[in-house]
Amino acid sequence: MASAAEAMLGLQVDATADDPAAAAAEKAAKRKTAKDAKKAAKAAKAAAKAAAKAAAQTTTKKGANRDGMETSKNDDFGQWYSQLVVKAEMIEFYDISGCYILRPWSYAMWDTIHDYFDSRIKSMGVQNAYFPLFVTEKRLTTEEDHIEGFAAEVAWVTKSGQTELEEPIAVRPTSETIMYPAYAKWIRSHRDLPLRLNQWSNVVRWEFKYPTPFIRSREFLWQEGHTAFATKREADKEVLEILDLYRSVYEDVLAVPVIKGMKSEKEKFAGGLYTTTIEGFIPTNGRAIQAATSHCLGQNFSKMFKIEFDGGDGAMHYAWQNSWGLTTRSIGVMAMVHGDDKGLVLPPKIAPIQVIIVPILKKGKESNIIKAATQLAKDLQDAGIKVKADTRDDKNPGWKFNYWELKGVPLRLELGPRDIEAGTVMATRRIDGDKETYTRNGVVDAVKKALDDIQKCTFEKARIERDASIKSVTKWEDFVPTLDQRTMVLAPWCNETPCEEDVKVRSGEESQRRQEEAGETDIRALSGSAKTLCLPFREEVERLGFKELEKGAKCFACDCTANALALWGRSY
Ligand code: 87F
Repeated sequence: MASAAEAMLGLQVDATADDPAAAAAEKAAKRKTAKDAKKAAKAAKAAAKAAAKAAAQTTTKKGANRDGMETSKNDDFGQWYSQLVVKAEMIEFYDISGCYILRPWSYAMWDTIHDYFDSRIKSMGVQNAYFPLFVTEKRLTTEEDHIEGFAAEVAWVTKSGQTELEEPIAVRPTSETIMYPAYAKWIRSHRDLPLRLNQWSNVVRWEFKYPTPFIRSREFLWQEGHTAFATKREADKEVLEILDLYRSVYEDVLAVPVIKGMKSEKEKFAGGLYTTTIEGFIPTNGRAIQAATSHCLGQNFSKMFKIEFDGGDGAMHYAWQNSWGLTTRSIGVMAMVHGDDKGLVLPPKIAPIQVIIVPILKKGKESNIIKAATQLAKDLQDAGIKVKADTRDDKNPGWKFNYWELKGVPLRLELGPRDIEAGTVMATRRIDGDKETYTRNGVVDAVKKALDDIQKCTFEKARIERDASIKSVTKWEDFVPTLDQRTMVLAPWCNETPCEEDVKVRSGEESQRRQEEAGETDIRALSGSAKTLCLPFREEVERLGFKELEKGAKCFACDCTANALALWGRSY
């Protein structure tokens, strides 16, 4: 089956091939004189030659078209995503499972996320620092609760050259145990508080679940914030400020809607007091995904690591701590949510190139057109727009259109001899293919306005689709059938861990039974057990248009009294 990009390119080639021939034939039919007939014959010959040349091009391009997407997002989402990240030049595969090369196209996105988040936490008073990659076993296991569930994922260095190390050292999976002994040294008095540090780094978690670029990799990039306060009140406040900043990274930069809430006891970070989260959703496969977490650690770690301060009241107190993290997973979520059958679709705020200029070259006028395209790029760049003029002379405009569509560039400007004459520029939006003609004089303002609008449209489109994927359920019988419609489920819940464990088992079994009954061939498509994604904050429930928990409501799963509304889903 031809991919959309292939069909697209085929169409463009066919159009140039068919048009001159058809036009020539039509003209020939209208010409009556012998002279005209001679002209017509010549024109027809030229047209035939052009058609042959175009056909030859089609063949070479068909081959080259393997550059384009070959799988539709709805047909095979996993295959589509693997193709997408490679063909859009975000990822190169590597010969260690779960490890990927981030190419400039995706690293530029991480840079943007870094800059956005970094400048904002700095203005909140957070400072950056860097702690070592390695940690001794003794340190790593200081806080046992914390490491318990994760021990199997820790990677160890056991040798240098051929010599066994006296003591194996772990590669950091997270840095609590690396940072907090230093915090214990630095924090003595209430005057040393708050201590608010952040580090940008890589971490390694040797997971055995199926790896997916950006979404689940064994090494990933993140920021981890680790802060200490004198009071719980200050810690609580920061947890929510950071959570809202995470929301802003996703919604305002990546145009991905998220839901804020509290993790259940089972799903929270075991070493902490409570975990807040933002949850994203991939409508195509109906899977939710944890987008970022902001934890209040309470005094658990400060007690373990003896982070104590003189309160000035004659007594020593344990510090109140938080930790919070955002990873390169965010890039994968964005790609999954917005991408389409032609490739990546980038919201302008994350796009490494926001505007691509494609000059439409005409024989004899090349240098003029290139000059005009370069000047246009300069004007836009001077206005702070990330722009590039694709002046490559070995690729035709059709090829360039497909290439930049695959890479997700939000806005394309075409500039040909007729535009230059007319003082216009033709614009095409990646998100919906909408076209508009700008005047050359007003192009800077028009592009700015278009980029703003595209950013909004991209978010709105994703939000509408996400909102349509949340269903409310009040009884068990409706739970799995509703999830099977690729939804998240909001349900009154007892908020008890045994009940959540029970839902996990029962939903897994029921999913499998339903699949077998339906003769579902692609087991992965709708398989899997459900868990709580979060207990959405009250404002979120309201914002999503659902009623708050009713008095006397029963738990959808165990019929005990419900004391929370929980958002459930199959998840990554
Ligand atoms: C894997 C191996 C060892 C997650 C792990 O969320 C330890 C861990 O502690 C581990 N996987 N975690 C939880 C990380 C908690 C916390 N750390 C700081 C964050 C944000 C940043």
